[in-house]
Amino acid sequence: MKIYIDGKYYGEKDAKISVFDHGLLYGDGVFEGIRAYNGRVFRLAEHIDRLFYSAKAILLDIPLSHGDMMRAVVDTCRRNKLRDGYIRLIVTRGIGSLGLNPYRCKKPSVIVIADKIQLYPVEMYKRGLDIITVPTTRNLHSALNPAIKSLNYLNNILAKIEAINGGCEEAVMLNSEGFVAECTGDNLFITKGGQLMTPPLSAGALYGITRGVVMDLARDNGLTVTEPNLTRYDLFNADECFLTGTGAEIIPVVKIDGRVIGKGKPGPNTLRLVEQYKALTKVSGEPIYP
Ligand code: PXG
Repeated sequence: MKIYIDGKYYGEKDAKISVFDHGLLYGDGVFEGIRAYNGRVFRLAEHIDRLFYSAKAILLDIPLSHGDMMRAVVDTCRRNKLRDGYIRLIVTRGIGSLGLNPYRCKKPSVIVIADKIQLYPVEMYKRGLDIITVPTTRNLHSALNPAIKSLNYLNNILAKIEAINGGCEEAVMLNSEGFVAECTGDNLFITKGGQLMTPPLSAGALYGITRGVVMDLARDNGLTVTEPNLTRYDLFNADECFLTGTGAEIIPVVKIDGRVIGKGKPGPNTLRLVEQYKALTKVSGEPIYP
């Protein structure tokens, strides 16, 4: 595997960053998780935009343009002969001194890793997930805005640990007011009647790229798409529930905190969206091999 670091390619063993990089010392940096399907990078421009928004929010000047960043991703895929896989894009604050001051870091580092993807087992998609609400709440906007996809993922990691210790793969995270925010690495959706609902960004949801694609598909299917504040009560009494993310795509949820959702199996709206999403990934995206 060849890994891109600051314009050069390194083998796996030689792809290293300094122990003085503030990305490591303080989680000071931003990242993206992107998928390649069938020789194309899915929704690349949207991911690059979100990376730049995250960087702007933490006063991190990415040393490449949007176009150069897109080219770095596509080139890394090509060098690795990747047709289907997962791309991790990272921008760290760079090498500095021991001490928080980010202005001591001279140049941010850009890293691109293009690898095979570890998929959830097929059974989980067929049966649907059983998830729980965990005690760790989503970060406050006023502390660390959940819209920033920063290298500091401890908030989500703590929730993930609580999920796994509770025997589940994913967790519902509430915000400090008790409204549903999202899951540890996925956005959450419910349907009720002809409506598709997902928490607003103001509730602590990430501006998920898959979330946006699914909302567009649902509108095309004639569903009314809204972003209201949701409580656990709303989840328990939904017709259908599913999660979305670049890695997971669309995964049905059939139980939350011991309550069976709808009929206890993946519902018709969810199954339709799963098929439509799959079809879209096969035909759209930035070509790796023009
Ligand atoms: N919420 C959070 C907190 C995320 O990190 C999503 C939602 C889904 O967004 P996209 O744009 O992918 O539809 C994410 C992104 C993992 C992992 O290993 C998942 C993400 C990021 C990093 C790691 O599960 N998901």
